[in-house]
Amino acid sequence: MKLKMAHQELELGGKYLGNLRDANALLHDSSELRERMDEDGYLLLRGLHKAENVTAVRDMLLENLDANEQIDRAFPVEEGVMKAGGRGAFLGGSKTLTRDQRFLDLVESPQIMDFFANFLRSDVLTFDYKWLRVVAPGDFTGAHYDIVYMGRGTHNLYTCWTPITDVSYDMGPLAILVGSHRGEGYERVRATYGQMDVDRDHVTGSFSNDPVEMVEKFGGQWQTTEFQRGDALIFGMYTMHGSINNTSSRFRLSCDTRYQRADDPADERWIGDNPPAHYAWTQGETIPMEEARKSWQV
Ligand SMILES: O=C(O)CCC(=O)C(=O)O
Repeated sequence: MKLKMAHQELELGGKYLGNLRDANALLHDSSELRERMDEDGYLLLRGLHKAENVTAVRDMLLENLDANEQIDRAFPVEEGVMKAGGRGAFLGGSKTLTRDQRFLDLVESPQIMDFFANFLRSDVLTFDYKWLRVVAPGDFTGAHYDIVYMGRGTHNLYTCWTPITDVSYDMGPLAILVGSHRGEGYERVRATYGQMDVDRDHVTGSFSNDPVEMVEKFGGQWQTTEFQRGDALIFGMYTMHGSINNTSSRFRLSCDTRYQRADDPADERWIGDNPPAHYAWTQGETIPMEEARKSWQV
């Protein structure tokens, strides 16, 4: 099976694209989970969230999209088929949606907070700002490290990517570039791009839209999977990731939220009742990533 990633088609099971492995068998032992994170740069945990919490958020979002005339009513609303002329949306920080109790019950649940408390051996906090995405047919996310967006506090910070609908291959699941968090080929990428801060440096954020070039030049393999409601994909700040293209007719709904030890410094852009968020990124003159990469020689 071929999956589209940015502007390329990759054979699933070939050199460039494989399948993520789940870490559920390690859930009883946090040191094994930490070792796996060190080794793979991610943890795929099937059924970490309660499915009913995910369903409640899915229904809330679909109702919202339907009220905004984004849903094709020729199909059941639950299928989330985009209406002709509809479009995706980045709803990160939305006060109505990401502060809704149903959303918080999913991303601040005892299941996820206890998981991180155990994994980090500490009390934990989650950023008040939450990233929520409605990814439309045709859309994808380019390859990036999260550190360039949220690196002002501890780097012992983790993203939890949560699919809110089931996400089949054609709906554009997240993909991890396995090997990118510690592979030798990435040393220079970590030392240059990985030191960047989008609000300070005024550079576009995605490192590449060429998944094949990345594997050829720096090593590793892209890996993805199909997701069911309840699954969670957790990864660190230096794990390169992006998404498969959404080639279906349906919206792919997902959120990504951040967790760290409570006694570590937190990036102030994402904390508080009114987090400042990105205050300078893409405002005014912005250096294209291709130009920045030339100057870093990567
Ligand atoms: O959902 C996506 O397409 C992007 C998510 C992402 O970049 C992240 O979780 O850090």
